Amino acid sequence: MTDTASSNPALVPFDGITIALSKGRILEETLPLLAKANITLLEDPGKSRKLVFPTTRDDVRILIIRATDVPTYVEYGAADLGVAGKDVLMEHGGDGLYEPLDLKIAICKLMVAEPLNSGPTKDRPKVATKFVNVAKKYFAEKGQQVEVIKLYGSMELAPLVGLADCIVDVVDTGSTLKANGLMPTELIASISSRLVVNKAAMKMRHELIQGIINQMKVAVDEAQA
Ligand code: PRT
Ligand code: MG
Repeated sequence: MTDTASSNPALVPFDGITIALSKGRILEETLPLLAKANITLLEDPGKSRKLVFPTTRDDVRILIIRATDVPTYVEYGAADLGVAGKDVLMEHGGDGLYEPLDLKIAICKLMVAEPLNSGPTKDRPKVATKFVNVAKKYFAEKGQQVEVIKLYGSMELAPLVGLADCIVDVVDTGSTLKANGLMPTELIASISSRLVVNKAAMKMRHELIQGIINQMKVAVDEAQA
């Protein structure tokens, strides 16, 4: 019988802190903040297909997962800490997580956008978005009837091909909207990424986790100064 646990480090029981991050801008912008807590990756996830990464601290490992999965891993305790955009957290909903620190990274805006040449608003416009819960809540609170259409990406395409009248998406420079003949029309929320913490872990491993939070806070404050 092969000893799976010893050949696969991910299966070795780990009693340290597990942090869930996503590839791309969140990983890039979070690593400098984690460095303040002496947490540095031993391997470049960009050059690896692994999903579990050891760090310079024996008691900390990092998972690399889809951005939208981060709140789920942390809520269920598969990760103790995570970093997720406020957009993703708003869509995930619920109060299953602590959100102790605004990392002030991956800044963007969650917006409604529509074609530049769109006519008068329809009675019940179609809204294409991956943020279905956020969109429903936003338009309901405005008292506007809409039909929300769930997409998984490239929302900007939907109005161009008649799938939707408008979209709800995150916007940074706005150049993606512009390139597709769209313009932002309403601000739903200003977005940054947040540190999230599993509620049970925050109680059981308070000292260790609070230490990491405090050191990351110092890094956030320095980056803002
Ligand atoms: O890409 P994937 O489907 O795996 O997941 P994801 O899109 O959720 O992850 P990622 O890494 O793209 O984004 C992670 C987080 O970064 C998001 O949850 C946001 O909180 C934040 N963020 C900041 C952004 C942007 N800026 C941003 N510009 N997320 C996405 N974008 C998109 C935008 O929608 C547009 O399509 O990037 C494109 C370029 O934007 P413009 O406005 O600069 O043209
Ligand atoms: Mg993306």
